[in-house]
Amino acid sequence: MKQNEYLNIHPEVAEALAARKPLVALESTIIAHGMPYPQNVETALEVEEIVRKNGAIPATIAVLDGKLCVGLNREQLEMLGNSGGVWKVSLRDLPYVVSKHIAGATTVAATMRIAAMAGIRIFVTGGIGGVHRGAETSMDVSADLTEMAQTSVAVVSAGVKSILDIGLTLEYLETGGVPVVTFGQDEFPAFYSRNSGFASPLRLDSAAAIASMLKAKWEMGLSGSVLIANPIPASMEIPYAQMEVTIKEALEQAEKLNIRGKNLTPFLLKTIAGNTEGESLASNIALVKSNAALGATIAVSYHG
Ligand code: PSU
Ligand code: MN
Repeated sequence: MKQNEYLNIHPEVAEALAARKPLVALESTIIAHGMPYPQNVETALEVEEIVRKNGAIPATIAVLDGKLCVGLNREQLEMLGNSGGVWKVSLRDLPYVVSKHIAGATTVAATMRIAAMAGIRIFVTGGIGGVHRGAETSMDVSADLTEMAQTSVAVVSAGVKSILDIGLTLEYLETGGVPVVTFGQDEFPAFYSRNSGFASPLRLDSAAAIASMLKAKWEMGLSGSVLIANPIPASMEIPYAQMEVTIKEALEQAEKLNIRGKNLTPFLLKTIAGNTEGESLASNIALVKSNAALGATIAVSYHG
């Protein structure tokens, strides 16, 4: 198929796919646009290590030299994390950056689609995009949500950041037929905080139970994602009320500077990290690592 000509699958990933070993896809926007250098590259490498320790093979995804790359080497990770001009690539951007050979870091939406092309079913990230606050006038709804409604790759995240409208995001996922399951608690988590004020639509308490739900969904022929929300480890959480103040400030700054569209999420993340003197960055790193361990365990169970 022509599609394969655009895929560049790392030999280790190809071998794992052929042997039906558990694999975990990882995104690269979080590296290029979600965290500062050098913590971004260090975290990317550590996350891959955690996936391995938990029995799965990591496949970080990005667009390089006109190819959809599945599995990156250290040099490629370093380049994504430490050079300006790397595109933030969501679904709509894929044909442009591929045909122009632009280096691109993939969002949840683009990473899911490429993972599906390669045959990977489990994907780990920090936070997904969603329905932005004020979306009733801006119509800013991340392509991550429409992608989750159609592409059969499960997404492990720490819930939804309250830079977004958490309630509307949950509504949108319901409309799209996307099950939202929180690991080990009744409340849906809000990324930095274990609590969000919203009940989780579903709860499961083990990786095996989550893997069996994924099997049931896809074996029935129900296409689309499952959002698995993994609350941040308690020792690293920032209380919701405290984070809310910082997030409101960041939203006001974005409004004042007229930041919109694809620049909004990276701007908010950067402003929040700056305004919390790195506390939010440490939490962000901790939750991604925790998600990597859970995602790998789910992948092992799914393949077992
Ligand atoms: N939320 C985070 N960290 C991130 C992102 C979101 O806490 O790095 C990134 C992800 O790559 C996500 C993307 O897919 O931002 C969503 O961007 P947008 O809202 O423009 O769709
Ligand atoms: Mn948007």
